[in-house]
Amino acid sequence: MPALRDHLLALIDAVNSRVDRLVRRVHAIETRLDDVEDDLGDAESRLADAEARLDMAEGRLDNVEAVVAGLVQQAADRASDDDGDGYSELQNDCDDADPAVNPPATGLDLNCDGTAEVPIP
Ligand SMILES: [Ca+2]
Ligand SMILES: [Ca+2]
Ligand SMILES: [Ca+2]
Repeated sequence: MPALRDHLLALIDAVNSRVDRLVRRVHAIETRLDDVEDDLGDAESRLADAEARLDMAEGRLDNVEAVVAGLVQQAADRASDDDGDGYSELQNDCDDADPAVNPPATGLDLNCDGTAEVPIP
């Protein structure tokens, strides 16, 4: 039955060529998958870098916030009249713990060296 044999051989050839095409497609897909995995690796690495930089920036921001909070506290301290004499350090109260020391009582001591540059009028 040569006709049947020829038919089967042709069928086998067709199946083989389909298998070859499928193998080539699988190979192409594997290559693309490798590329995608490489891209994903790059993206993960860039994300890790960005996260590290963000952490550093947050740390620096925390430091700046602490410095600003300290300066605000210092300004508030200098602006408050602690001894109740009516003058804060910003208003040339050279001893804000002693109500007897203030510009009208002791003269205006601009550099707080104990000598009034502007004496009591
Ligand atoms: Ca005062
Ligand atoms: Ca005072
Ligand atoms: Ca002085």
